[in-house]
Amino acid sequence: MHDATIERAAGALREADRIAALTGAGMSAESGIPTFRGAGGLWRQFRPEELATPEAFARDPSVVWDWYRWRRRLIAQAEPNDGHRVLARFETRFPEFTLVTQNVDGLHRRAGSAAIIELHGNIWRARCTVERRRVVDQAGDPPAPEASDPPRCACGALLRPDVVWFGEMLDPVDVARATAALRRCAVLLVVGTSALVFPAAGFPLIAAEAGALVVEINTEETALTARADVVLRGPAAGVLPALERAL
Ligand code: BV8
Repeated sequence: MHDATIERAAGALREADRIAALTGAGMSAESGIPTFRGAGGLWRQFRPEELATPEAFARDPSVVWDWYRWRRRLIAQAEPNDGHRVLARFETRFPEFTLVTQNVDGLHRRAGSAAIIELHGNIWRARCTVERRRVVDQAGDPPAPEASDPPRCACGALLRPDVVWFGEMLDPVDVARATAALRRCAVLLVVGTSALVFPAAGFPLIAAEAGALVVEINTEETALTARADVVLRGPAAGVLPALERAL
């Protein structure tokens, strides 16, 4: 990664009043949480259709809960990384900073970010499949040893992970808030996403069409790279601190 590209991104951030960031699973990779599509990724061992869909849950809620319980235990042992902490500091450093994440792991919040739009929900929340009431587990507390059967609401109905599965709509309020921030921002940082899952994958183009400078931070080329104005090739926990130092 060349200093010139870091300087170009840092220069744009210095001039900007409104900044947004869109993060994906690569943001948490250096915290030890496998990404979805990378080598050793979550989807490698499993097929999304088998686990992250309402049909999979209807077919066998125990299998789906086992996967989410396994991920919760992994996340409970993980710590936010330096990249998460930089984005948390950016929230107070800039007049307007909006963090939009596809991640459900809650690590941005544990790093100190407060204004977060969690597009795909949060793995630490469950919701009643009948009442739709949300049940928040003690985020960050190692989950209690789990019974093998899927958890149930006080009303007796199954609880489900409070995340957005494939084929499910995102919360329209979240989409509207994210879209508004993308249309207003002068710089959009796109960190650690393969840009393959919609509608989030389309968000950088909304910002670009509204005139934002799109900065991609990723270890690899992605579906977005050709459309990004600045590409900072490297790991989030290395590039984001370098970008902060250059400000
Ligand atoms: C929707 C929550 C309207 C659950 C997730 C057919 C039928 C139905 C829908 C569709 C269809 N065809 C297309 C669709 C739309 C579908 C979609 O986009 N499918 C894709 C696969 C083509 N989208 C949906 O279904 C969405 N809803 O469209 O509703 C609708 C309704 C009905 C019918 C039609 C339309 C809902 C999508 C949300 C799904 N839920 N997660 C859970 O987590 O268990 S998605 C899941 O993927 C995660 O949230 C994840 O964050 C997200 C995106 O993946 P990434 O974050 O980008 O992660 P990935 O591993 O892919 O990439 C990691 C990147 O990091 C890589 O680029 C890597 O290079 C980089 N990296 C690695 N290490 C580092 C790094 N970068 C920096 N530093 C590092 N150290």
